[in-house]
Amino acid sequence: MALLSFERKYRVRGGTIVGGDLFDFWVGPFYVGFFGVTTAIFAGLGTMLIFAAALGGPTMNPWLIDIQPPAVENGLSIMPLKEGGYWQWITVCALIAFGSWIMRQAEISRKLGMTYHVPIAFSFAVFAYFTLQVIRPMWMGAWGHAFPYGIWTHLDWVSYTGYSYGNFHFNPIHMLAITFFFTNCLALALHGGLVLSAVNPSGDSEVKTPEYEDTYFRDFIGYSVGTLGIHRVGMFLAINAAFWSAICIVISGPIYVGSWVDFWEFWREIPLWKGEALSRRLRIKTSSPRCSSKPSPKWASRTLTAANRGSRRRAIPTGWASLVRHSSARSIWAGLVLRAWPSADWRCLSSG
Ligand code: UQ2
Repeated sequence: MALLSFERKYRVRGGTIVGGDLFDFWVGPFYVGFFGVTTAIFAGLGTMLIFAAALGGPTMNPWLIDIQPPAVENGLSIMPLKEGGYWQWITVCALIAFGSWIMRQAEISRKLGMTYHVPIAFSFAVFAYFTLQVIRPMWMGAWGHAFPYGIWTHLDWVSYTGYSYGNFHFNPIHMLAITFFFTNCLALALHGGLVLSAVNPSGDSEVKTPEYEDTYFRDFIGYSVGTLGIHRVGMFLAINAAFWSAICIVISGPIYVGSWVDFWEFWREIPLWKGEALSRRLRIKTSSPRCSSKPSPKWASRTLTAANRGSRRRAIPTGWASLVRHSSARSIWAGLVLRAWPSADWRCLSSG
């Protein structure tokens, strides 16, 4: 069916969630609907508030414009515009606009008799924003824990917040979220590459059918997830990336305070390798400069002495203050490596 006759057939009234027939029309290619109106109003109002706040600030340089939330001391109060109020109303507008956008997607799905996969997927992105700007700050008791609106300053916030918990890359849920982002990237690269290679062939070679796509992956790795399946995989990966991102930040502060590097200390306490029984059974040589007077092989002595030199290992603290104090690239690297690399002195720890 040609696009124009398709549109004539399906651009009909009905399926609206709010407003009945009132906004059930199109402007050019765009469906309007009640939620199109609310999206436009609140996106516009929010944008104007951003301009107003920026005009009242020290710079109009787009990279440096900075709209801060209220100071932490103000807790969860509603504030005057110039003391965080702009940030608060911009956040309200953003949330109403994002919510309207979800609902508009749902309305269009209904009008076309489709399922709600698009609004459901998009709502995970909105959930991540809501978690950062509302759930976590409220849980911690102050809007000041939310991120500011500014290209440079939101990066400052990410850096500060990340290092406030030692090093955010050691947050296991952050690891999980990143793994979903990377796997999502792999899946979309495979899917995009496969579809382009089959459907957009070069020269005068013919467009290939889905059987070619299946066969490609069966030949390649013995398995094809299927043309529908790859989109299920994609939706699963994308939703999980957004979801675990929200979880990894909302547990930092409200549930877990302290260093995500130190979190992994539990690993040393696992009974299986805490005592000496296992290393004895496996006949692992337990000699090291600190545990015994026997000389170690040359390669081992280098590793072990570096990791165990005196009490230096324990003397390197983590956290914001220590990172500032030891802020040469070399000392940060040394601190992280010596703290994070577990193998060198397990055997010493287990014997005393
Ligand atoms: C596939 C298939 C597609 C695809 C892709 C695959 C014909 C057009 C990419 C291959 C995907 C696999 C094997 C799963 C990848 C999973 C992860 C977690 C990366 O079989 O069907 O349809 O686009």
